[in-house]
Amino acid sequence: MQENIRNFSIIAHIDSGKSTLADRLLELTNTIDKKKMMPQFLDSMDLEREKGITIKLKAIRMEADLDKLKIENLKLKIPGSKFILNLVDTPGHVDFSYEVSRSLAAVEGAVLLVDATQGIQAQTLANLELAKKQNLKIIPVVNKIDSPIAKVEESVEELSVLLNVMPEEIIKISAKDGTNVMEVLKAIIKDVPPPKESADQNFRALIFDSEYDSFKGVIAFVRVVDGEILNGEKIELMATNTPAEIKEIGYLNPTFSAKQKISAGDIGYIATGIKEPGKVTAGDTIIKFQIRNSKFEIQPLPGYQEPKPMVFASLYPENPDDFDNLKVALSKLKLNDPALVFEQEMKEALGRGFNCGFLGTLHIEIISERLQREFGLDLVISTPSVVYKIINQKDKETLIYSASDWPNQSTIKSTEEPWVYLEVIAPSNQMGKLMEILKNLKGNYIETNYLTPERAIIVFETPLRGIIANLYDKIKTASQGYASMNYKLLGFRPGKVVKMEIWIAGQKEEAFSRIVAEDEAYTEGKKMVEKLKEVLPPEQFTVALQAVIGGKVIARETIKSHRKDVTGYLYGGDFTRRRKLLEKQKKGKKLMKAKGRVNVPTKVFLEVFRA
Ligand SMILES: Nc1nc2c(ncn2[C@@H]2O[C@H](COP(=O)(O)OP(=O)(O)OP(=O)(O)O)[C@@H](O)[C@H]2O)c(=O)[nH]1
Ligand SMILES: [Mg+2]
Repeated sequence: MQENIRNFSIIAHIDSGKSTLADRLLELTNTIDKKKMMPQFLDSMDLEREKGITIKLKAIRMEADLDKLKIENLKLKIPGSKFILNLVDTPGHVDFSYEVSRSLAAVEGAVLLVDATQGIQAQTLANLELAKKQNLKIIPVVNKIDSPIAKVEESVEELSVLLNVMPEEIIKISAKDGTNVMEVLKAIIKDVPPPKESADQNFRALIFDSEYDSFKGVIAFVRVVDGEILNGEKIELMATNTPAEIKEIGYLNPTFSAKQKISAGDIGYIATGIKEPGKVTAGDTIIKFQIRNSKFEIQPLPGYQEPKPMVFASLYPENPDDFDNLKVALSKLKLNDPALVFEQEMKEALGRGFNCGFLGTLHIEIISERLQREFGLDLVISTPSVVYKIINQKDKETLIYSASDWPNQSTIKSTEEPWVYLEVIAPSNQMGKLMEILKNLKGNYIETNYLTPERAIIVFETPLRGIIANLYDKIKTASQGYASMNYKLLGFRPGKVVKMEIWIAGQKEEAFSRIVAEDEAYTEGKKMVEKLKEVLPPEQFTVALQAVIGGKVIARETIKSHRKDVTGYLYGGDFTRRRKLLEKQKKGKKLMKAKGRVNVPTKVFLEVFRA
């Protein structure tokens, strides 16, 4: 019965307690064995648990029996007391907002959490906007009321102004100790509309996520929109025209629980048996296998707007033999993280690798860590950069995704870079400090809006470049954690940028090349060589570190050699032997120099990249 299904997401700014609220709902509905329960249960990836953040959306099916829960007087017109609640937990960090938008396309309602120790934050607004676009029913909740530093009434006030509702409509909870969580459960059942009945009985399901399983092939997580499908039936993926035979269908609660059938309104999974990850894409529609030219014309469901990665970095396997493994790993990861894009590239010193597009710097960190943990790949990662646009002398425009694609400076007429619309939200009394930081971005101040007299939103238009250079950390530090930010792409605008190369021991280290603003080139170059001097282990010869623009050295540092005494074990005066050995050492050094490369460990790449 579709009328007894409630599909909802929990959305909020990072760390507001979404996964903790999910824990309490899982407990109330007895979905998880008490012995298996642990905090933030749905953060099942090791990386999520270590970092204490949700990275992936996670769908889980719960069953709630109003009689057993002793919930009365909901004044529902529906027969029976049993409800299916499909919860989708979402991440809160700005880099993972594509996970949020995909989750929201699968549900009818959203629990919007505000952390009472923080008040409204940037992703509260951004995610609310996404939910409104989907016409979702919003259930407003203020969390962490147990905390001694909670400002409950202020948060309720802010949220009621934002949503234009009465303060009484906002549920005040502690997800940690469970206070009032039952009220949230009631509101979900009472206020979130059931999935719409559709007149169309042809099976259609929206893929909102997927993962790879070596036995069952690609497992697609779906929201069934129309009709029903049985285990073993033949299906087709519309976008890629891929036929498949279902290996298994069912629900997640919390492990794969196989069923004979899934139908309209359900959130579940379909194991497709498909072994090529590229054939299954988020946003695609699964239908029953069609005989070509059949008279039933089935329309695909509206998919997702593809995210536009604007931050790029090159990934190379430390061991060149791992190239094919890296290729397979990236396509499997993409199933699970559709925001990732990648294209093969080749760099002389590094061999074959991939130029990859990301949604931000945390996204890069997470992807590289997942490649390491889940696929055992050690990687070299270049400094991330934004996408630049070059207009050449013949007025031809080219997008540049990697510093190594930068053309000869003399062919360039002008350059452009991506700009963003940046919103920083903070308590009003911190505006001054934040303004100082934001001014350094060399963007344009637009306006300051007040949510309430105590909380303001500063708006800037600014180059994206400044944002990926740790702006998040800077504003967090300046505001003792109280400021938060969100940004949206505006497009390309003129900006003078040049390519800066790093030469190590007379060799260009292409992976360190980066595009920099002309007026920051000197400082950037100096910073790079100083940092390299700090982190590169000394060699047996003196190593020159140079930052070079258009053939001109703009900054320089030297790492002194640490001479290993190869003659140490020779005592006394065997002068010829001693000299011979030293000669040999010299030759060796020359050879190393001639062969060129100072071995730059991955750690160094990462270190410099974080600089
Ligand atoms: N005092 C207090 N702390 C809470 C409460 N709810 C969550 N927390 C804490 O807040 C932190 C973040 O909780 P999570 O549930 O991981 O938050 P989240 O919104 O899922 O975070 P992301 O998924 O990374 O965006 C954890 O340390 C929780 O223990 C609450 O009601 N009271
Ligand atoms: Mg979470």
